[in-house]
Amino acid sequence: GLTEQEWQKVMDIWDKVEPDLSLHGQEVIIRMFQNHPETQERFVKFKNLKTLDEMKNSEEVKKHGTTVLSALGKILKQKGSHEAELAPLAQTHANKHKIPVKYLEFISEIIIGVFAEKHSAEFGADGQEAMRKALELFRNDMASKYKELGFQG
Ligand code: HE5
Repeated sequence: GLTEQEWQKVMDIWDKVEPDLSLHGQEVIIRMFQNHPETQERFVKFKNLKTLDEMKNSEEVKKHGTTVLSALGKILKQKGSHEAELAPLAQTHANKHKIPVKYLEFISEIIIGVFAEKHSAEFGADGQEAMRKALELFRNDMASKYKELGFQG
C-alpha cells in the first residue's frame, strides 16, 4: 500500500487536475491512441479517427477522457479501499471491452506523463512516484478481479 504522505501527494496532484478534467482526459486518450495504436482498435466509436486533428476535434474523445478520469479520480480518493468503485469497472473491462492489464499499464504511464507535463512545478519526482504506486495498486486489484472473472487479461 501507500503511506498517508504518498496518498496526500496523489490527492494534491488530483486537485490540480480536477478543475480541467476534460482537457487532461482528452490528452490522455489521444496520447494512448498515438503511442499504442492497438488500444484504439478496442473502441468501436474511435476506430475511424485517423489523424491527430480528427482526434482533437472529436467531442466523443473528450467526453470519454472525462469519463475515464472521473472514474479513476473516484477510485484514487478511496485511498485503496476502492472495492465498490473498482468492481463495476473490472466487470466491464474484463467481460465487455476486453482490456488487457497491459493496456491499463499503458494508460497509467501516459497519465503520469501528461500530468507531469501540465503541472511540472507541482508534480515532481516524489509526486510521480506516489502516483505510480497508486496506479499500480489500481491495476493489481483490477488484475485480481479479472482472474476471478476468468479473464486472462
Ligand atoms: O465501464 C464503464 O463503466 C463502469 C463504461 C465507461 C468507462 C470505460 C469504457 C469507464 C468509466 C472507463 N472506461 C474507465 C477507465 C479507467 C481506466 C484507467 N478505463 Zn476504460 N474503456 C471503456 C480505464 C482504462 C482503459 C484502457 C483502455 C484501453 N479503458 C480502455 C478502454 C475502454 C473501452 C474500449 C471502453 C468502452 C467504449 C467506450 O465507452 O467508448 C467511448
